[in-house]
Amino acid sequence: MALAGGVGGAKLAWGAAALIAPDKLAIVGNVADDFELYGLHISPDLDTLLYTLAGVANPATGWGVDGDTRQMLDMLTRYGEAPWFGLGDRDLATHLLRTAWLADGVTLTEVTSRLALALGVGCRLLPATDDLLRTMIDTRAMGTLGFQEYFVRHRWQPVAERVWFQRGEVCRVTRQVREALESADLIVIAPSNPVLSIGPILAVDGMRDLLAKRRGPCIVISPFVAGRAVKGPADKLMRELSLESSPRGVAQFYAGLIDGLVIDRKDADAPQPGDIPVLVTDTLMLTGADKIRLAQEALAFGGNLKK
Ligand code: FO1
Repeated sequence: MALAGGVGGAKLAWGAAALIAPDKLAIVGNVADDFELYGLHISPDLDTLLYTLAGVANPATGWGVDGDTRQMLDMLTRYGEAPWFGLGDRDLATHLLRTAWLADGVTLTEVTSRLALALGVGCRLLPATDDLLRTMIDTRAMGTLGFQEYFVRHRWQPVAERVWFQRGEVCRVTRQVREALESADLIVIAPSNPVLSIGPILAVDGMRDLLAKRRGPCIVISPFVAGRAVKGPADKLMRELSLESSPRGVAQFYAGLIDGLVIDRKDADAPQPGDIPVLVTDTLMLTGADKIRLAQEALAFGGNLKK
């Protein structure tokens, strides 16, 4: 099974799905990027996984639907709005249905499963929690920002001082996530932003305990190439929070939860963890073949490790 968030996580999930029988693969997605806009419940990380696994993601951005149009956004602009979040017309259908089903009392897990089934995604795509969880960023210049305000509206430029999670009264792992974690032979943490994509998954009550009690090994694929994020603010944010964007820094972030680390060749000379096995390979996923090869290498590496 895999824990994944963002475009890098979705690419790795796609590679894994090409190799593993659907009934043997579960992907746990980050829900702390979710937010409400014009009354719609938007789940960007789950949708990036959904569209990527279904083969309909926009290849240029990694998020949104391929070939989507902007008529709804143009109409909003005519009404005098200044839309900063790029909701495409086809993408809108996903948010309309999700919002309606949630309002009917359907859980986010069930909503995601219905959408995945309709788009032909065979593996389990599981929100980390059905409870409220939202990433908040305290910034020096702009005060506290919700995740999408920070990430999209302000293009992750404000300097972050702290990342924290707004939670519901309860914020627990779902039964489906629990069962997937308890039965996993191997857990792969995708090359996702540790702080913003995987951090919120780990913040769900029960998640760290389940990972600590894992029956098989858990490995992480570093999201860094030459100490830099392939996309997004992972290295910038790590520095701002006094964390290292090196193999050692990644291993420290996941201390006690991982049995092995996959890093890019360009980080082979950077500070290393020292206490867990490291696989050095090419982690950049530009083509479908890259995604499948990296997933294959991660599965082989993890499969040979002891918990
Ligand atoms: N990311 C952007 O940088 N700009 C956007 O306008 C934008 C719109 C968007 C719409 C739907 C969706 O599912 C994702 C969207 N994203 C957009 C990506 C998303 O906000 C982030 O990539 C993730 O939340 C971080 O992993």
